[in-house]
Amino acid sequence: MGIVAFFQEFVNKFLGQAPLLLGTVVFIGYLLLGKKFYQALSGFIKAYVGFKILQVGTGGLVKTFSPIINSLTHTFGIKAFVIDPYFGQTSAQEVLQSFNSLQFTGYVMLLAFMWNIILVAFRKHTKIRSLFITGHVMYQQSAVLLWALFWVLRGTGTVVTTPMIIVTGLLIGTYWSVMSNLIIEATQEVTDGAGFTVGHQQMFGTWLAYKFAKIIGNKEKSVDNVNLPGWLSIFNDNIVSNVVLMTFFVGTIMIIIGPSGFKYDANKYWFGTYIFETTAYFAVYITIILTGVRMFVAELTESFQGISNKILKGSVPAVDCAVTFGFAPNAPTYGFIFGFFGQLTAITILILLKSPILILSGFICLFFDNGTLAVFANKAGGRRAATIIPFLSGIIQVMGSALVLTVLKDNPNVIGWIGMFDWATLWSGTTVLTKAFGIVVPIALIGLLLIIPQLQYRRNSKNYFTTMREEQ
Ligand code: ASC
Repeated sequence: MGIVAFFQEFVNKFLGQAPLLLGTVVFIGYLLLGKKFYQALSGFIKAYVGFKILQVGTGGLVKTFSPIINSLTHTFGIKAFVIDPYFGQTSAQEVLQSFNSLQFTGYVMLLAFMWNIILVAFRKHTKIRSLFITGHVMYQQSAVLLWALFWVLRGTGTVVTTPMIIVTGLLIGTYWSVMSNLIIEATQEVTDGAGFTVGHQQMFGTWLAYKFAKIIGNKEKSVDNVNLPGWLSIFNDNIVSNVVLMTFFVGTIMIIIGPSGFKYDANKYWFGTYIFETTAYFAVYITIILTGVRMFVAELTESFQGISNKILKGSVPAVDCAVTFGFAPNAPTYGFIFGFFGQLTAITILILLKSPILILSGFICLFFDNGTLAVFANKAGGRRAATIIPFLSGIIQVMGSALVLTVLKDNPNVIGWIGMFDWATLWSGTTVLTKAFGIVVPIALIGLLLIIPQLQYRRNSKNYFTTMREEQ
């Protein structure tokens, strides 16, 4: 096997497989802590299985709720671009493939990951403490950024060029490092010091949400602390409140679509019981997610100390956003509902303005993106913040994605865009500016991003490298 093919294999079958990568990190961590081989192995297994359980939960949510959202848009005969990470990833893969350039995604990802490791290794100077290990998201982002920059920079070339690969890799790696590092302290607050940060698609958004929530909200009035009187007290239980809210909210959508919009066995269900079963699945999958999360967070928190004490002192892992949901079980529902209203508002505006780009909502943006913003907003500003911020985010997700699609849409393979908060803001803006001013934009952005951790360090140099571990 040639070196190139070997890299491809390594990226696709190891780095891009989140449970494997995570399990391996846990395994190495335990060995570094001086645990026995069999102890490290059981850590690997629990982290792997825990992550798989998490994926069963997230996959189940997507499978159950995506068709409802799709059906809604179908019923009203709208055709447009979908904002969803997998619609973005598919567009990227198809466009790159049509230029014989899909294999370069692996280089971008590997370069970005190595750059992240280098930045952490030289953390004394770079002030970067977080190692991004959310494999599937790393692949997705590498593909989509390469596609976007390639498309707007293409000029005369027909395949992706080496400078494009290098600039994209360094830029996305800088983004992973800087943004996951930026929200370490906030994530510590949210998780009561669980020892990780978030490495996902809304890290910049999370930072904004956390800051903004402090101004507009009251952290004492948490979504998980409702303590309602009388019969309303049933809402104190997150399973009950999730089911009641989703039955009301998603149930209404299902009734609007009508029974003919769904494939269900009429011998087994009335439409009403079908609606209830579907919406109850929301609580089922959330419970599954939380079970998986507990399992692997426990392993990761302990084992990563091996890495952060021995090889990368003071470093933290950056993991999937769903991991924070267990620390505020009602908040994601707020994010979903108010984010939906925000997106609906923005879509209505696009229709009224007769925009050439129409956007359709996807479940992942609605739930995981706004859910995460709601978790952080709630921590810093309670219910009010967890309501207002996802609403605003919903508007931004739609408008920012519509903006970037105006420069990407002229290729028949494009069916959507990632649409998560950072992709509707930072990456939408970068793509549009790169089209206007060329490759200097992404190059300058690398430098600008790297200033952020320096500023962070200046404000908190005393505890900067110790917040994660030594206090515990
Ligand atoms: C994403 C993506 C997913 C989900 C998942 C949420 O961006 O690609 O599969 O969000 O990571 O837990």
